[in-house]
Amino acid sequence: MAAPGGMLPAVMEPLMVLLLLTLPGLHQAEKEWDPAGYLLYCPCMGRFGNQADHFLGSLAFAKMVNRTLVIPPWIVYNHHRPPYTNVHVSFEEFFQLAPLHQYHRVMSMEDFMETFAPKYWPAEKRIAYCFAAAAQRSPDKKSCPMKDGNPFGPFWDHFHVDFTRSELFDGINFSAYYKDVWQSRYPPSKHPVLSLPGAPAQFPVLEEHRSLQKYLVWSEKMVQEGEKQIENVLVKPYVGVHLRIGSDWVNACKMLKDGTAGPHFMASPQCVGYDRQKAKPLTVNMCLPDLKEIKRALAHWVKKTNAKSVYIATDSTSYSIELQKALGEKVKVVSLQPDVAQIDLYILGQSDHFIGNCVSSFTAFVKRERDIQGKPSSFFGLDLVARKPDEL
Ligand SMILES: Nc1nc2c(ncn2[C@@H]2O[C@H](COP(=O)(O)OP(=O)(O)O)[C@@H](O)[C@H]2O)c(=O)[nH]1
Ligand SMILES: *[C@@H]1O[C@H](CO)[C@@H](O)[C@H](O)[C@H]1NC(C)=O
Ligand SMILES: *[C@@H]1O[C@H](CO)[C@@H](O)[C@H](O)[C@H]1NC(C)=O
Ligand SMILES: [Mg+2]
Repeated sequence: MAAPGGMLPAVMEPLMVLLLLTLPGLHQAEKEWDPAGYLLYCPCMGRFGNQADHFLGSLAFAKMVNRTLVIPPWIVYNHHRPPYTNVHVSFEEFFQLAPLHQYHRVMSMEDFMETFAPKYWPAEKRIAYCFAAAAQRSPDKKSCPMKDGNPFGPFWDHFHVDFTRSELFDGINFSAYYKDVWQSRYPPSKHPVLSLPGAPAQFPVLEEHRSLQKYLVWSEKMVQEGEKQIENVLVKPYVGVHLRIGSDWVNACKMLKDGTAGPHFMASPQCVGYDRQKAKPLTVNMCLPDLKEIKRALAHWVKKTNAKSVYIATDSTSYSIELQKALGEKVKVVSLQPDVAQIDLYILGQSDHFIGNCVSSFTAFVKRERDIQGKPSSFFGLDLVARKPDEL
């Protein structure tokens, strides 16, 4: 780069300056390291819905301890189709970063690793932080299980990260109660990068953090793709339904039958209520609606909203043929079963009415988004129309 400058005709020089200004290396130098520190975590529990719940809680935790949140990629488990392994999908593939800045300081993990890690978080300074109980499993009982098994190992390997030592904590958790303890125990001057084996958050997302969903704004690419599908295959108004009925779910819902689950089971607080004392009972139909319940709820909401079409998102069979037959020819029944599950989330989010699965965090994502936008939602097994006295 050094020599050619002088040899260029004078007229080329402004162009060279422009080129230099836009070189990525120079651009990064403008970003400043945050003296308040950083928070890193692996979204190592569950698939998208769980990871999204954890993201909201982690965002709140980062703000509480005033550290910049380093946003991890989504871990997508493509074990039944190429590449038959975990895929790490950058946050920005699905959502915009900019709206998050209105709430708190964030940056993507890809950006953090490229921009800051070489200088401020070199290999020898990579410390793991975890509950002492988690380290009990390690051979020396003092090491955080950062990379033990899947998805832990592949996640950190994706960023070529290894940890040199561990800091164990005990007697605290991630709630607001310990805000000061977090800051006094781990001041950013001594502990600039807090990296955790899992999200500093609860599942399901706490009620007070549900509204943070408003900062999860779809990327332009997702909006374009989603809108294109809606325009091509659906007729408005349309009802969107989430059929979570695959074999893993059938197994999970068995816990309800033997009564061990209680009203709070996975994402169920979203429909039975967060207060355990006042929670509505959780029925089998709410967890695993049968075809009869699916038909009932659909007929009810299609009629109520004058829907011209129905969109079925599912992890298993769509029941398209049965439902088309039940609803009649005037209603178009559509199911795309896209490779990218977020396309389903987008289309469900845009529907005129949404019927979800109360226990599913995949549903919960759609429900939160719609609540914020003032769009109506209901759940299988819950919107029962008033029954006639003789049926009671
Ligand atoms: N495309 C698509 N995938 C789904 C649907 N329902 C479930 N899945 C897949 O199954 C996963 C379920 O895990 P998760 O998102 O954690 O939600 P939960 O298990 O229902 O609480 C999703 O992330 C998707 O990968 C659906 O309606 N459409
Ligand atoms: C939080 O961190 C920011 C950025 O480093 C800093 O400007 C601000 O003073 C910090 N706030 C508190 C309350 O420490
Ligand atoms: C965190 O600790 C506080 C104080 O001991 C307690 O009230 C709260 O229930 C704990 N939260 C979790 C999720 O364990
Ligand atoms: Mg799950």
